[in-house]
Amino acid sequence: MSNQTTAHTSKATRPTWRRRVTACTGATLATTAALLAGPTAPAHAAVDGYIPSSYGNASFLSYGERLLACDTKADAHSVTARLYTDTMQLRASVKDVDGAQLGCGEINLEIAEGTPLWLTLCISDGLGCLPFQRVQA
Ligand SMILES: [Ca+2]
Ligand SMILES: [Ca+2]
Repeated sequence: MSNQTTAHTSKATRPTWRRRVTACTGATLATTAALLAGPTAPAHAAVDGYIPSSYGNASFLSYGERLLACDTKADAHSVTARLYTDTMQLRASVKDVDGAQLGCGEINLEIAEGTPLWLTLCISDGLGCLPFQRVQA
């Protein structure tokens, strides 16, 4: 009887022990991944931008550095999305050339990751531009 009891106890504990080993390995891998991602994370802290308005909107997508201008109102005004540098130099500009018809104006830029920029949306015919929004490539 005592031998059987020992055998049962042994069988019962083995799976628990294996599970613990698996859990430890998983934790080690997660820690390693966090350490690898850690030092590079700040450089990739990209910030997308979106400026809506009743005339259309401007978007900056940090993934691939895409700048978009979408005209959403069939009127006499066109919309242009613009990107400026920190020194207020125009970095890129794109207009939705077909107005409110389906499709937006889009350009694919090549900007170094981590570069801070300012996004704005400008409405044609003297309506001016909306307040700048902070984005980061
Ligand atoms: Ca329009
Ligand atoms: Ca359009």
